[in-house]
Amino acid sequence: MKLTIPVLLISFLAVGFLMAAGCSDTKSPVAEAAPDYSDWRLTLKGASEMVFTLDELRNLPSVNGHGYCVSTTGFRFGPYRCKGVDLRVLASMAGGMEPGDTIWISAPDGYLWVFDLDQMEGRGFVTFNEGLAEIPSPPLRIILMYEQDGKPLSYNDGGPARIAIISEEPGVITEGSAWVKWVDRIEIKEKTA
Ligand SMILES: Nc1nc2c(c(=O)[nH]1)N[C@H]1C(S)=C(S)[C@@H](COP(=O)(O)O)O[C@H]1N2
Ligand SMILES: [Mo]
Repeated sequence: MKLTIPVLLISFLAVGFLMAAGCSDTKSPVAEAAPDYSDWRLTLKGASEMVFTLDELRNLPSVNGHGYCVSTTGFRFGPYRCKGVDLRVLASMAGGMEPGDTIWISAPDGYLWVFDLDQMEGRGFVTFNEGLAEIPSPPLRIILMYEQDGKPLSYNDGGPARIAIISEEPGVITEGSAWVKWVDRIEIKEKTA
């Protein structure tokens, strides 16, 4: 009898814990709601500086493509259908880029990635097939993605806006390090002499 009560108590607690853990997986209406990105702002700086809300970004001309990336540890993200604004459109709104200029993409966590003009034209990226063997690069495009598989980008996936490198054809994998999450600043830096 002495043992029965603790054993019952422990089993009861364990069952309760499992049920609670199970509950957190079921989707509540709150979890289904679109993320609230109303406070997010994108600063775009070149010859001129401008600030965008997510709605303003969504109202710019958009492009679609296939995006798929791999982390340094070999973990694959995707394949996704990606929608966003071509980075060249944003660069030209900020006054454009001259030969030798670079474009710096940064996020509030301090992450920074830099693209050169060749990459802005979709060249010079290392690409892989699904087996992670290097393949010749098809034409690519850098976009500021705000929609993934037809849905607003979740915060965990880098929302409201993340860099994606897209192709016309599916199955082209690019390096994840360029896929800057939570982008809030894009700045054109002039060539240093
Ligand atoms: N803002 C931000 N974006 C980022 C990173 C980061 O640390 N901060 N990591 C990059 C790297 S190195 C990879 S491989 C991909 C996927 O990273 P994850 O595994 O952290 O999701 O996101 C990229 N984008
Ligand atoms: Mo990475």
